[in-house]
Amino acid sequence: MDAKELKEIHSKIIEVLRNKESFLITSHLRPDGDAIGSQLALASLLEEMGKSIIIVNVDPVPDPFRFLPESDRITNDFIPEDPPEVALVLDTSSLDRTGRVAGLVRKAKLVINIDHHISNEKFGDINLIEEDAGAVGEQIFSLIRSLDCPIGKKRAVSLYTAILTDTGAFQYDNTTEKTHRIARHLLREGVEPALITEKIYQNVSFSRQKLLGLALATLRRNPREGVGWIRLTREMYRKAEAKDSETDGFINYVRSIKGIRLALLFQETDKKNQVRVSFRSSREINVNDLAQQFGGGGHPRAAGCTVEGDIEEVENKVLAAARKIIVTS
Ligand SMILES: [Mn+2]
Repeated sequence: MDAKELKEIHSKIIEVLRNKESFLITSHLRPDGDAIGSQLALASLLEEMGKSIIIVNVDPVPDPFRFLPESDRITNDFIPEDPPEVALVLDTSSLDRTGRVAGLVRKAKLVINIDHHISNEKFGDINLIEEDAGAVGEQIFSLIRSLDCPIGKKRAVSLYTAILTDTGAFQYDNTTEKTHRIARHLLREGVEPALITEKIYQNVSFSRQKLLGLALATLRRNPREGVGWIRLTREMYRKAEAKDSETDGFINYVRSIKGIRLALLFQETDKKNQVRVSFRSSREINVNDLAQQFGGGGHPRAAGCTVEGDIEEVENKVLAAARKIIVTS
């Protein structure tokens, strides 16, 4: 998207934010730091503009993000009597990724889709899709700036969290000069990076670490192809007394191994015969393409999909497809 196009879309969104009164803000299943942080920053802005807002996600706010200002305002089952005028869908590549909130989104008069996934289906009436944004948090930051509204410390903390988590603490290749420029601005608004890092990364539950140990014990690789993978079964969750939402970051332990170009995580969902697959890759392998073969998607270096079948079967199928992609890249 060029600067002119971006400006046009910004003005369209700003017009809606100024002129409409009721807003639903939603995001994807199993929300991450970018989803939650972006939602809270946008909600706080709209509230200051005197709008009526509801923030609804299918799944709860993960523990590490509960420290964010007003995170308790995100509900999981709130159904308003009247559908909102405008639905803002953040960080979500396709509408079905909002789970049953999709029904509510469809009832809105206008849908605004703000996202940075390359696989975004542009389901909104207005689509602000910036594939080169490190996080939706960056997009919300720019939007607030174009509105000429102050960022303020509260919103800065939420946006910093969004950007920090989606760039893997400024480590992934979606980290740009702009990312750091925005971070600098947020620090000037009073964000204390060490404090946020501590809340998010040094606050891990015992059960999550137990689960990580069990998952890493399943580590396998194909050294010739540079592929590594781990699995998570329901049995492991039971053993560790861990929750589904506690696996964030597991795949990075595989991705960071010397010689691994493609990392995969296979995890059984709570549905029988269903496996969620996460992908992380190095520069030359496009995992968005790979995930799309199985009905998923995401970013070129980070993507996911959900596949029916038992874990053994799914592993074989997905690893075979991965091998094909590796041979050609
Ligand atoms: Mn994101």
